[in-house]
Amino acid sequence: MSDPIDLHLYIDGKLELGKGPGGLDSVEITTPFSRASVTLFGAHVTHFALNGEQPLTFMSSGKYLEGKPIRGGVPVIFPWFGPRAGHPSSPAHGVARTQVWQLEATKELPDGSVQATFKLEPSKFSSELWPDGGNWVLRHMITVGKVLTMELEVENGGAAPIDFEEALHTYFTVSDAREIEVRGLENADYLDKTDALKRKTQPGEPIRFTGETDRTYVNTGTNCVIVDPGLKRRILIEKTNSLSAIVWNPWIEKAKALADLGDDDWINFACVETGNVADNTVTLAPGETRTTVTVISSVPL
Ligand code: TA6
Repeated sequence: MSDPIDLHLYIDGKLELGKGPGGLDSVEITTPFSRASVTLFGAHVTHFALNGEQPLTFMSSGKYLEGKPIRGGVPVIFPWFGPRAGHPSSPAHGVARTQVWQLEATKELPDGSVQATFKLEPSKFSSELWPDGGNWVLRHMITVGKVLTMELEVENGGAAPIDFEEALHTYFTVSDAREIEVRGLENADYLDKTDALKRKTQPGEPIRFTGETDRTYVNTGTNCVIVDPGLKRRILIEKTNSLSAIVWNPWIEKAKALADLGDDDWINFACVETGNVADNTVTLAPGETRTTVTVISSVPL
């Protein structure tokens, strides 16, 4: 069996092959400021932590279920979000997060950050998705340093436009979901999944979790902040080329219903996701390339 990653892509002491959840092949990245892990399965960031701090990403305490999407970290959602309209048998949140991606390139940047680029090309599912054979390429460029930068690039190499939804579905570690607030989405419109996707407007106040919360905010390019008094930090979620933000906490009952999530895990995470979904579905013309970026960092409260 060939090596999961080309040997020339290793960076001594900074980027090496390791094992992620369930023994999945992962790229382990160590910088002077932080550490990260990314599985080839889904090009999925499963860990990002600044040295001496609680991880910024959250991973389920539940058992990883072979072949299923990894619960936690940053699932890459593409080319649809949630259920696929008109295709009830298609998996939720698209197919990119359950494909094995190729590590295409690595490099150490002058500031000590380390960048890894993962690539996913059409396979069995693309002809089903796009009649022209889905001649597209997806890249996930991950730069690990004092901050975590994730760039999701879609290249349409086909002869027809492609429509897609996308999201970096980040699970953030928090001290207690009942004690935090999410700022940046005040007055934005959202679709409330806990209320038959009714369209509502966020009041001019931060989001606080008081029950199951599952909201797709649309037509908003603002950055978000998670204010966490318990961990005495603010998590900054900056974005470029993203008009949607999804905010989710399953709360008590939904958490119990998810087989790969610990019953009490809901207390210690909040999802604030960067993407383009629903009203903000992307149409990419032939030959075009488009990149959505999110930068995650933390500052003391
Ligand atoms: O992003 C929020 C959401 O769509 C929730 O409705 C919940 O389904 C969550 O994603 C997790 O989805 P998954 O398919 O990973 O279980």
